[in-house]
Amino acid sequence: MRNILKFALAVVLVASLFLNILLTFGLLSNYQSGRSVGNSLAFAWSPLQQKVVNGTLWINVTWMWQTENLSMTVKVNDDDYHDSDNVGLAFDGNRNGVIEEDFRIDGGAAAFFADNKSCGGELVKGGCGIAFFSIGPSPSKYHTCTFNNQTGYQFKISFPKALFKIDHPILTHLIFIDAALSSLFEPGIYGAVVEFEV
Ligand SMILES: [Ca+2]
Ligand SMILES: [Ca+2]
Repeated sequence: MRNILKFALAVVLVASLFLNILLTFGLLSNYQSGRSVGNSLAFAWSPLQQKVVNGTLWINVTWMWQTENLSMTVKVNDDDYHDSDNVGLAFDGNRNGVIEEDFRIDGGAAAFFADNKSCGGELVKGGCGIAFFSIGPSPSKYHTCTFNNQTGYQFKISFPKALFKIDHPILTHLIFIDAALSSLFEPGIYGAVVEFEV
């Protein structure tokens, strides 16, 4: 029984690594950076740049620094729900102006899933995505996600600044992954990556 469990765990781990790495490497071409005036930013990708939606893909981010927490709302006009659709976040923890390839240097990363689970993660080489080296997400203490057929996702995220040892202003790396089955075969266009200062 124990061996079967170990085998199942290994399969899940390898499958999720494969999926995440594929998705992440493929996302390099959909990178954008932005500079905000207030505490919100909007990013857009044309139908030629992505296959998350048939029309223009939008990601809207608003944020608020609180005494203990950084709170962030991320809206994505994805048109189909999947438990594994997710927003990933990482920060320039050592404040050298770049998100490092090695997550340990900048203090780690995290993914927030559509089914209200989350997990810690790690940046892959290239620095434009996040591969999640985790056995599996667990119920999230830090976000809630809602999905609407007309407007898409709203991820309401709030976590202690101490979790990433961050304070404002700080360079932020945000990735959205649309976990459609077909994204396994065409990973490059099922998501988007943005970097901006919050
Ligand atoms: Ca989706
Ligand atoms: Ca850095």
